[in-house]
Amino acid sequence: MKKRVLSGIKPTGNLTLGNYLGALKHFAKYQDEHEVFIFIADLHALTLPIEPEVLRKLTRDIVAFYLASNLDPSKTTIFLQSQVSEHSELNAILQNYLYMGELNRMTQFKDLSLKMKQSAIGLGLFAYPVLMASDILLYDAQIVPVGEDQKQHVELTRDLVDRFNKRYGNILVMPEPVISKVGARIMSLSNPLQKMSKSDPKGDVFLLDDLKVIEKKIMAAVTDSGSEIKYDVKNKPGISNLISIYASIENITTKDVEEKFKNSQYGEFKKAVAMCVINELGPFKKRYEEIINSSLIEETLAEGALKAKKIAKQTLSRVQKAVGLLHVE
Ligand code: AQP
Repeated sequence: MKKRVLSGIKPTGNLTLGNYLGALKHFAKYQDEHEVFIFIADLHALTLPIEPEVLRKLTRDIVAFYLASNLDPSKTTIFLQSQVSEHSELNAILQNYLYMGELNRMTQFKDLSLKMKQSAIGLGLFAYPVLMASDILLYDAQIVPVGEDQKQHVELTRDLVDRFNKRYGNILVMPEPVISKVGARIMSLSNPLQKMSKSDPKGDVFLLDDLKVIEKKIMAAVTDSGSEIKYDVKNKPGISNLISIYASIENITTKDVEEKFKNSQYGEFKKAVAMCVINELGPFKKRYEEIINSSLIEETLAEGALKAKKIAKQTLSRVQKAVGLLHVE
């Protein structure tokens, strides 16, 4: 049965191999069977300080990466969050159905706020999961493909749906986070205990890196003591991370990777990982280069905003009526 699928990426930094393997790579596979909405979470990007020209550049980059990853605008609705004002309008309603205690418990907020001065933490960063819930619920999305780090936010959206529907009837559609078996949490190459993250670029492989630089970074990845190619996140986080990268790109299991490299040394394995990343990203980057300076980006966004708005309007109106806002057509 045809389902609604929604996901997005926020333009907070150059996209990483983690963003690619945990999210981007999976989006296009839904578009032949389902109704897919993929957006650029530009309002979310404002939750941390960012220069206007940087935000504009990163936003166009993400659209180009979406198109380079074979998302077809005639099948998938690709749009900017800020161009569909219903996101902010639904956010204004839904913020009353999530509680401060719940938002305080979000791991991503806790991690980020630990690194910041208390007085510099904006309300938007704290309330981020409400806007994310609005993004998802506005499109009645049933499937939300994300990396592991976003699972908690989708779970919170599910709690909100439960709470809201108990009070007002069956108004909001329950979403399901879909997390790939491998590649859902790619770690930093310089510190495999820390997630590879675009806003904290230590040990990142960037999709815009030169292929030679990518090779160098992977060859220099921190590994563990011993010499066995074994998937053991606790005792061998460095090698396990490289196994995840290889398995995710080749669409095989971590066990398959162990078997394939059971007689290899670390150096040989790293070389194989570097080559498979390059073979995957080489053609992808080429497509990005062809798109980034074309008007296809603006055309895609204009068309996407119209399509997204049509659906968003209907859901917002349903919610407004349900909570008792007087509706004058
Ligand atoms: N290291 C990762 N491994 C696998 N998946 C990842 N994702 C992010 N990092 C990894 C997934 O990429 C999508 C983009 O999410 P986002 O832009 O909303 O931001 P995020 O989850 O907070 O990702 P970043 O790169 O860590 O961004 P910053 O540094 O800005 O917070 C999501 O599906 C995410 O799970």
